[in-house]
Amino acid sequence: MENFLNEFSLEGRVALVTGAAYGIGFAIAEGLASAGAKIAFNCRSEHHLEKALADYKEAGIDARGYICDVTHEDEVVAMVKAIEKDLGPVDILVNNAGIIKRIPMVEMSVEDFRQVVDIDLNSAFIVAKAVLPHMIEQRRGKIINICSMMSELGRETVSAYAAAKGGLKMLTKNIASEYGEYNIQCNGIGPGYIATPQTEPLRERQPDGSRHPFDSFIMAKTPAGRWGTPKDLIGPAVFLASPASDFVNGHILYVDGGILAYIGKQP
Ligand code: NAP
Ligand code: GCO
Repeated sequence: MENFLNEFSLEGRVALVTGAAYGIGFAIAEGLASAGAKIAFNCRSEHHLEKALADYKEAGIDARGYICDVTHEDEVVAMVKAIEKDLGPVDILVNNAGIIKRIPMVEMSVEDFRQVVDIDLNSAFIVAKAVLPHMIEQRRGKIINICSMMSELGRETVSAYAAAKGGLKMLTKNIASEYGEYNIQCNGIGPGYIATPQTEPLRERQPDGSRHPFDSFIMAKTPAGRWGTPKDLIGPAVFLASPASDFVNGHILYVDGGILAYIGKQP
């Protein structure tokens, strides 16, 4: 049997990672590049784009960056066309772009709720719809949706986010169901609590230097006893983007240090 590790190679593949200017998306893009993929990424901010291009270059990655708001279908279609011209058709899509608003539901405006669902759920439909035709034509494709603990669990103040991430789990399963016959695999990655700008407010030291209460809470809920880092997601992403996972479809791979398995440390 030839070296099975070749099954994890992404040589010759084009990967689009949305919202990959920093955070989880940047780490996943770095990992896919290290496995051989050509990288395209997007974000909304010119400033973020310029900084990210410099960061990718420093990491030795010739990434192509695009300004594109993933909630705007016209911008997404134009971006996918530009990627096809610059790098080739998209073989691997990672729907990573996302936001969170932590507001008690009864205080949350409909506009805020709609914005979170638009970015965290509707955009995954929009971008997947833009890349699926080529994947169908070539009878091969990988779509990875970045879900969450909130695809399975609720908590105070994150009603919109949980609704969106729960919907993203089922969109993942539906794309897998509808397009599996074309050798397209659609899976999710469900990160636990990861140290990125998105969770900074939950980790800030208190004025007296003590841990943020939520930080202590997560320590007690995570068997690994630590916050995840974006690099913890690289292996799962390369696996789900590679031929090694060609018979894995509609699965949400939770990368959470054991949170979903654990009742929590006794106080
Ligand atoms: P982050 O640090 O806040 O980064 C979010 C990225 O998405 C940024 O690059 C942002 O760039 C981009 N973005 C936001 N809205 C966009 C839009 N409408 N169009 C295009 N790009 C957009 O977040 P993160 O912690 O890396 O999280 C990345 C993904 O993982 C999200 O889907 C998040 O829900 C999920 N997740 C995070 C955690 C965690 O603990 N951190 C755990 C589970 C799941 P611009 O602002 O420049 O557009
Ligand atoms: C929160 C956090 C979480 C994480 C992640 C957990 O406020 O609870 O932001 O939602 O971002 O989604 O998987």
